[in-house]
Order: sequence, then C-alpha cells, then structure tokens
Amino acid sequence: IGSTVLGYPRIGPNRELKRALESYWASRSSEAELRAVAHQLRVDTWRTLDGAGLDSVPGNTFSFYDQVLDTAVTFGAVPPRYTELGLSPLDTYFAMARGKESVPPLEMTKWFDTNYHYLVPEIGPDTRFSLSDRTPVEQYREARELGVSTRPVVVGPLTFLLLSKPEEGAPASFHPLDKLDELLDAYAELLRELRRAGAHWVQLDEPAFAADRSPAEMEALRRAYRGLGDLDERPELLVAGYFGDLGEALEVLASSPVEALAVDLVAGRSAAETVPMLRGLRNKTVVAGVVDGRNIWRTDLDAALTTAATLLGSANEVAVSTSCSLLHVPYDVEAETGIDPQVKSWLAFADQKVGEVVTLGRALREGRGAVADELAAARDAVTDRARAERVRNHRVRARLDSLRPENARRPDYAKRREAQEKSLRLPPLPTTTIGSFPQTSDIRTTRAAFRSGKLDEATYNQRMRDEIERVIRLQERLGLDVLVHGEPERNDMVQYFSEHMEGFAATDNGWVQSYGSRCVRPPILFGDVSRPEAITVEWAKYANALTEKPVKGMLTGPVTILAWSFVRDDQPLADTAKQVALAIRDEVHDLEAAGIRVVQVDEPALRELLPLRAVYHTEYLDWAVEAFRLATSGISDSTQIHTHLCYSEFGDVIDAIVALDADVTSIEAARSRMEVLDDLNGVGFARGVGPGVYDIHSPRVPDPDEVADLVRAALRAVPAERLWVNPDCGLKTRGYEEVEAALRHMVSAAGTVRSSLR
Ligand code: THG
Ligand code: ZN
Repeated sequence: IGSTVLGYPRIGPNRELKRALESYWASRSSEAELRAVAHQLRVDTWRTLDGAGLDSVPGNTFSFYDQVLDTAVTFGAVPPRYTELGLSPLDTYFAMARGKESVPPLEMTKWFDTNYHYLVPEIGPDTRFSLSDRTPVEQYREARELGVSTRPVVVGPLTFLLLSKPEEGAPASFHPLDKLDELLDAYAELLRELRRAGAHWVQLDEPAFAADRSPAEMEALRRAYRGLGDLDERPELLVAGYFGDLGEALEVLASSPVEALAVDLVAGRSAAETVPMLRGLRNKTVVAGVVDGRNIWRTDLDAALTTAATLLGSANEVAVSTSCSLLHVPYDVEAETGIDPQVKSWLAFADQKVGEVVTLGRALREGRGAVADELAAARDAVTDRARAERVRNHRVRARLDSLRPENARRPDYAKRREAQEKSLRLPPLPTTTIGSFPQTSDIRTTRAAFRSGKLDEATYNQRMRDEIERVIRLQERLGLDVLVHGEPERNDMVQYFSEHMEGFAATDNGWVQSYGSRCVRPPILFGDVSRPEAITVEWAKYANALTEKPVKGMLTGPVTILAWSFVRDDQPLADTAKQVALAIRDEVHDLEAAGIRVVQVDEPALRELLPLRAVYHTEYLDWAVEAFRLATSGISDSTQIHTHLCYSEFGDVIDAIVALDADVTSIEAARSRMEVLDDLNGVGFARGVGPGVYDIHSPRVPDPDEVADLVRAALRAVPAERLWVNPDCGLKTRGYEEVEAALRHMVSAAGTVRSSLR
C-alpha cells in the first residue's frame, strides 16, 4: 500500500457536483448531464491522486449524495415506500435522500463527531440483502480504463448495520445486527465481483468501533471478518478504523484473516503505543494514519515519521495515510487568495495532505535524505507557526489567567426570576421565535452585493434596517411577546461571528460537504480569540428602539463556534473555548448596556462535540458548560438569558443542559410530542423551557388546535409560569407565507390556552 489516503472530497473543487445536482433536481438538466459531471469529477480525482504519486489510490469515493445511502442501495436495503414510487434507480436514490411529496426521506444524522451528515438506513426482519447495484465495480472498471487500479472503499458491514435503525413496525427485540449473516453474503458477492474485475485491494471502513461497543458487537466484528477473510475469491482487505483509538476492536481485527489495518494515529494517538503489541500483525500491513484528515494544519512531518517508525518491525509492512477520509477538508489551499500569506503557509487542505502522505511514504521507503527538502519546508512552517506573534494575544492570555470560578456563575435562579418578571412583565405562556426570519432572495442578493463591493455601506445598512423594521412590524402584528430582529445581516452564524473576531481566518472557497449538495465553509481558528468591537449591538439596538416589546439579542455560543470551525491543534480545546466565551461575554455585556433585556446564546452543537467514548464525556461537558456560563455571567439579574438547542434526544447531555443555568431553554419537541419535558423533569430542570410547538423542518402549517393541544400537553409537565411557546428552530430556510400563517396559529393557540388558565 505504501502511501495512500482513506478518502477524498467529491463535491468538486468549485462545487461542480452541488450545481449539477441542484440543476437536475430542479429539472433544469438531464440525468445524462448530471452523470457526465459526476464522471468528470471522478476522472479528475483519479488523475490527481495517481498523478501526485500515491502508491494506492482509493476508489468509489464518489457519491451522488452520501456513502451510507450508497451502501444501502448497493446491498438492496431500499424500503418499499421508495421502490413503490416506480422511479428510475437514480430518482429512487434521490427519493430516499430527499423524499417526495407523499413520502418522507430517510432520517439524516451526524457522521460520528464530524459536521458531515449521513442518511440512516432502515432495516427490518424482512429486508432482503443482495448485491443490487454494482456501482463500486463499475467505478473500479472506469478507473482501470484510465490506467488507475483503485482500491474501492465501502462502508464496512458492521458500521453499516450499527448506523442503521430498525424499520418502523419491526418487533421491539429486532436489531439490524440480527441480519449480519445475510448481509455478509452480499458483501461476499461484491468482493468476488471486484476481484474478478481485477481489484487487488478493497477498503472496508469500520469507524463505528471508535465508539464504545458491547461484547456482542465485538463478537459480531470477529465473526464478520473471520468470514470475509476466509472467502476464497476476494481482493486483499484493508479494514479502516478512524475517528479514535479502536482499542479492543484492533485486537479483534489483528487476529482476523484480513491483510491490512488502517489506524487513526491523530484522533486515536494512544493507538501508537498499543499497535506494536498487537498479536497477529506479523503478516499484515499497518496503514499509519499520521496526517490529520479532519483539520487543515500542515503536518509536522518529522513527528509523523517518528510515529510511523515506531510501528516498523511490528508488522510486515508499514504504510502511511491520512487519519480518515479527506472528505472533511476543502480541496486546495492554493485556491485561497484572501488568507494572510503567513497563516496560509501553515495550512494544508486535501491536495496538500496528499502531497504530505507521498513525502512520508518516500521517507519511509528511501530514507529521510530522499525528501530532505520537503521535510525541511514542513519543519520551517511548523516552527514559524509555533513562534508566530500573531497567534498570541497577551491581553487575552492575561484575562484568562485572572478568571475565577465566580466569573462563570450567576446568582440564584429565584432571584433572577423575580428581577426578570419585574423588568419584562410578560404574560404566562410568552410567545417568541428562535431568531432568524426567512432569508429572501432579495436579502441574499443585497448581502452578496455589499460583500463584493457593488453596494456601499450606507445603502447596505439602510436595506438591512428596512428589513429589520419589516420583521419587527410583522411580529407586532402577529402579537408575539418577545421579538427578534430576524438576522438578515447573517449568512451562516458561525461564519458571521468569526468574521468579526480576531484569531480567525475566512476562506473564499474552503467548502466542505455537510450533507447532499449542501456545504459549509468552516472558519480557521488560528490564534488567540478576541472581539475588537461590538458585533451585533447596532442591529439589536435599532430593532429595540422600534418597539415597546422586548427584543432578544441573538448570539452563538462558544461550543458551537468551535464545533463548526477548524480549530487549533496547539492548545487544548477547552482553552480555546474559554477565549471564544470571553469574546461572546463582551458582546452580552454590550447588548445589556445598550438596553437589551433578553439575550439568547445558541448552542445547537453542544451535543455534536460529545466524545465518542463515554470515558471522555464528563471532561468535555465540564468545559463546554463552563464556557457557556462564562459567556453568560457577570450581568444583571434582570437580564434574561435564553439558549437554543437543535435536538430533542438529549440522552447523554441532559445534565449538562441543566448545568448551563440558562433562564430559558428552547428545544425541538414538536416531532417528539413533548416527551422531552418529562426527561427534563426527571433531572430536576426547573427553569423556563420552550419546547418547539411546530416543526419548521417541514413546510406544513399546523392548525391552531393542533398547536393548542401541544401546549396543553406541555402544561402537564411544566407549570404555565415556566412554559414558553415557540417554533422548533430558526425560520431562515422557510418562506414568508407559511411562516406568517404558522406564527399566527401559534400565537392564537397560546392565547386560547392562556385564557383557559384563569
Ligand atoms: N452552520 C454550520 N455548520 C452546520 C450548520 C450551520 N452544521 C450542522 C448543520 N447546520 C448543517 N446544516 C446545513 C444547512 C444548510 C447548509 C449547510 C449546512 C447550506 N449551505 C449553503 C449551500 O451549500 O448552498 C451555503 C451557505 C453559504 O453560502 O454560506 O445551505 O448552520 N457552519
Ligand atoms: Zn435549532
């Protein structure tokens, strides 16, 4: 294997796939046109990877939407509600991803602790697995025709089943893993066909074992790879585990008949010590994942070589690779023209990381002398970054050093509540929204014109003010109690805040796939964070002056800012979180000083950063909660702090939600029928709570009666003094027509229930 990468981006260096998909979905182009774009992207990828000098080029890294969905389709796990639509194979695939008028899509959820989302396969007792789609084989042949013998990458059978959910109506005792043996037969078929097509290697990804797994699941892993290993007609197998240290699963795989293991030595650094002790590696290849596949820093090649070298002697071959697929980083740092040259010299995106792996491979094979120049250049970049003054802000450091625990504490909730009641004078069951209002194409165009310099600042400000006034008047007309300014000035919330803070760099083209055709451009957090001047205060003040009703200031919390950025790897995340928290704290204080009496600090990503293994949960939640409290303390008792979390399945973070000590917490609940309130009661939560009473993820407008029923259901768990009435989430992705109607029904439902209280 020598040198390789575990995967590569597929959206296109200029998001060609995004455009082609969206055009096809809008019926503006044909399937043939979409397939031509996809083919060209694959060709470009193979040429790039092969041309860069990788010894082994991954194949099947392309996907029209998602690799887990691809795996489901490959093995025939297509629920009948999609096949019954009678669509073409491609449109059936897209129906699973995006739904159809009458048919909901598969559920989407986060891919481990990344910001990528996959579609959750539905498996039932009657699911019949078979090799139903031969895309991996076809794409192997396609690359072969170009002279590249790829190593097809497929989600492994265990990870596939562990990420699936039982189909609706399956017996309670049923688990997708019950179907392992049947699935393995289909994998065997795929392996045989790949072998016959000429594939030497296949990569099966098993990141699910970077999380805690039960003894039964571990045993299933053993059984699966013994079975696949014993097949007589198959390519050599590389099993890739990433996103952490696979621990016991590594022992299982080392003693299985597979030919190679890929280990993540970045997120799973500890594996560097255990791998050499594994029994069974003598005739295997170990692929050392020493180049971070999820972050954008240039690799310390000397250190990476040292790590890889510790494995020499314990295995038949030591190869080098990225720690995980490069799907999670942008294509090419050379495409960036706006990043400061010094900061840019510290960065490596996918193409640069491919180069690093090639260099490491040569160093291992031919000795360090063969790549002396490359190693020296990497050393210079790493040293320059470590010494750079621009990374350090002594005022920020001094401020952090002087922090005491009481800086992150507010007085008793009872006191705060009394002060807030006096100041805000809200009715019972107060109504509000989560923050954003629909982003019309006019707003987007105005923002883009201002950014590109086509619109001057004065005109831009006036347009934004006009929009804010429109949104305030609308909310007054609708009769909402706590208003928002609607956030027309913001694109992505994390992008917005990072652009107004020091210590971050923004990219022009650093797109990373989030799901399907949707991408994000994570900011690069390279230095100590500070807020040079107020960010949101002018907009909030303007909105507040327009109305007698309280206007909520809208901020993003420190954990979410970290979760959606590329973060520093030169200090603990907890320290970076505190710095971001201080910047947000300054903003909270300035909002308060400007007369804003309600401030919402959103943490939709609190759960996303939760470590995959339970042993690390407490440590993470401790610093995450502390950062939020630091951001929201030191203010008057009468200032009401809200937070918003974008999910209802708290499970592991429910105690942390209590510990945030926000005065009001809004959460998703419309789809889970208010059950979350019982969960919150179960852990003694006794603050304001706004369980979303209508689902903004769907364009459907709920009836007033339906909303009233949900409010009454909520009242069974929460007294009226603590219950808020609001939608599930922000409204920016919706249209005005439905939003107006839905909010009107929501306010009227709150009124109906309110009058029945007296
Ligand atoms: N911001 C960031 N990360 C996120 C979310 C976010 N991760 C989780 C979740 N929300 C992902 N959801 C989305 C939803 C929509 C889009 C991307 C991720 C999206 N992107 C535009 C696109 O691809 O066309 C680009 C937006 C832009 O111009 O900046 O629609 O909210 N950071
Ligand atoms: Zn939300």
